[in-house]
Amino acid sequence: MRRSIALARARAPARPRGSTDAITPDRPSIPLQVSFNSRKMSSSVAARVSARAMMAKPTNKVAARRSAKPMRSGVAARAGGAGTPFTTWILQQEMEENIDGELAVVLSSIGLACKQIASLVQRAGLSGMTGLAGETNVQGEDQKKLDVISNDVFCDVLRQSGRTGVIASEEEDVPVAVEETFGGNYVVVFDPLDGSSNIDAAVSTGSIFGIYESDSTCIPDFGTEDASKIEEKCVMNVCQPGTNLLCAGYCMYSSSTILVLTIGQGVYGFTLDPTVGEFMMSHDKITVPEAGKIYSFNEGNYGMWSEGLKKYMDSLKNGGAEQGSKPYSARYIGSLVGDFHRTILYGGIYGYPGDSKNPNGKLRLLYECAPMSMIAEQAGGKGSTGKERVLDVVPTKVHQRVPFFVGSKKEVEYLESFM
Ligand code: AFP
Repeated sequence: MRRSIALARARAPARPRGSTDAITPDRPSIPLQVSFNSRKMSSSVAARVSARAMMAKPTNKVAARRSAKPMRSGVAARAGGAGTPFTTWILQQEMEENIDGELAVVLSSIGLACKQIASLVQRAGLSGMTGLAGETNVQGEDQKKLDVISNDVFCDVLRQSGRTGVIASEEEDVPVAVEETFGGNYVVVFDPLDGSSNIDAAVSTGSIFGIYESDSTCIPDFGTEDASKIEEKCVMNVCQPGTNLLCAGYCMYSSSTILVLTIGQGVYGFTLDPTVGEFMMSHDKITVPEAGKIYSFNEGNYGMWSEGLKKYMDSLKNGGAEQGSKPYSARYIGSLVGDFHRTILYGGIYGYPGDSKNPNGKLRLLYECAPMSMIAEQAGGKGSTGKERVLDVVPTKVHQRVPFFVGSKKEVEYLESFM
């Protein structure tokens, strides 16, 4: 049955829209403006979010669903390995009841968004899509034209999927309730184009996403609740710990376009075959090497790091845990998706630490660190703030930042020993 949700698509004020109408023609009108902003979170909302954070048990429906996954009798199909088209893989996951039909639709919509963004990124230099959009996002960062357009692409495919209840994006000030949903009501968090400062030099970029089940206590009742209550519920629905993630993934736009994702049962990679326009499985069960002598940090910030972190970095240049052995190699693109992808394939560590200027670092918990940590853990690696498991951190703000270290288990543990 069709259900209408009359909550606004809250957006940053006066943002130029770019010309995406060719891709997504029928953008709806805004029925209700939501003024809630995570930066301006009222003390009562903040208190309730943090009270919920303290009560949050990442063990509820998600854990139950994972541990007691029913197998439909007689279903023998399993993911077909290398060469399997992404759409076929999704259907196989649905047949095996690893995901439900609603989530299958959301995943396939995300696949479509990634293909559209890949195409836009590839042609950016020819189609005038490089450069700044002229606005800043809620975090004060300059938005690139492609940031804005990629955000529209993601928002539109998710809205059109009819299976998404709430979305939260790096490029949106506040979480956005989807006006129309037919079922599923999934919560999707995403950074539509991470590393976009690399775009003008045609260096790798990527999209990152995570999908949560809607918390049943946070579903707004539009018939009886006022706008502020709905806003509050919307934020609470998004502020879930990474342990509740049902699915996490990224798509890298580079020499090839690669979609990597997990539904909590290993990590799979699909490379876009441009000749047929479909993602094909190219990485059947990715595992991160247990250790690896590559570090990926913006070492320009060394002077602002803690003494422990400086000692750690110095030790890598003398062989790390095996002092006196070959020094580590430095590799840093400055694009999380590219740096992370290399790290899980080759082993090593990626880090964006806090420093004296920005104690929580730069990266965002909800749509960067948590999804990447789920992928790392599912591949046998580790994601840490230096002091705790990233997936255990319960967000109190939508755009919250955390120090982030991810990669080979032994490498992340070695770093933790200095923090
Ligand atoms: P942009 O999207 O502004 O390029 O930021 C990219 C990013 O969030 C992440 O992808 C990089 O790992 C990190 O920032 C790089 O930050 P520094 O430029 O400070 O090293």
